[in-house]
Amino acid sequence: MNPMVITAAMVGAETTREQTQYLPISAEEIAADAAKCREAGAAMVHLHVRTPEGKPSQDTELFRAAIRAIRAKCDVLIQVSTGGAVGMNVDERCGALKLTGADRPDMATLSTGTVNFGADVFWNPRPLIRDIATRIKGLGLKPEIECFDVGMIDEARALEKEGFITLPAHFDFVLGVGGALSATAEGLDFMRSYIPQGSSWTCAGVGRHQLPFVELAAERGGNSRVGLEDNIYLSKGVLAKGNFELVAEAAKRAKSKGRELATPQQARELLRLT
Ligand code: KMH
Ligand code: ZN
Repeated sequence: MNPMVITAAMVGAETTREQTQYLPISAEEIAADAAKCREAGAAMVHLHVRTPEGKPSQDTELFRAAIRAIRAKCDVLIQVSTGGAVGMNVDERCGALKLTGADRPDMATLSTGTVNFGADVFWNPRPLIRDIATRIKGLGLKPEIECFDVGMIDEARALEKEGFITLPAHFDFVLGVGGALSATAEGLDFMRSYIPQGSSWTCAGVGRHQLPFVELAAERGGNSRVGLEDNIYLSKGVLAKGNFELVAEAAKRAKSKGRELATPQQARELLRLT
């Protein structure tokens, strides 16, 4: 099996400081935690940013500051969010896609369908998906295709036919969002059987499913996403004292299943970023 790419979803748009004091918010806090995540075995971070008050943001300059701070400390790959928070418009969501040159991210997410998101709706109508895909391609990046439900894999095929993305690609199955596909082994097995041949995949189990899904992904040769965006607990009732603790636990579980961990350079090749 290939080495496992562990992605740390550091901040997200939904987790709050009221829920956990360990959520990194400033560029310096994000970079310090990212460097510890890298040491613990992460090859990539999935990045959202916040205003100094902690409000979810997709501001270009906040992304620039976070990316510079991370790269000053370590070589972890940086995947920026184009999902942002529910309710943001497409220009807001694509704030990080204005970063070029040394500040350009390594990868960007592309969600390929509208989905219920707890009590909210994560709104991704088909023209908006194509708009974001065009911007990602324009920056010369590869998307990570974020699938919260099965039909989003079909939409990736449609995007390829229309020339917006290339396949095979890298997919992320986010399982366990309220109102979307739940986190079950059967769901994961269908998703991975259904992606276009030659594609790679990561699985992100939400909430209490996060760490058990690292083991399911490890056994199946896939990759894992962990972090405070999706889950704040290291074990029942015990807060993770930073993303790095979740990465360390994921690394331990992956190794217990016989998986090596990918370096950022290996991840570049495995996710076809080169
Ligand atoms: N915050 C969610 C509504 C992404 O990063 O691309 C969407 C999200 C997906 O987090
Ligand atoms: Zn995200």
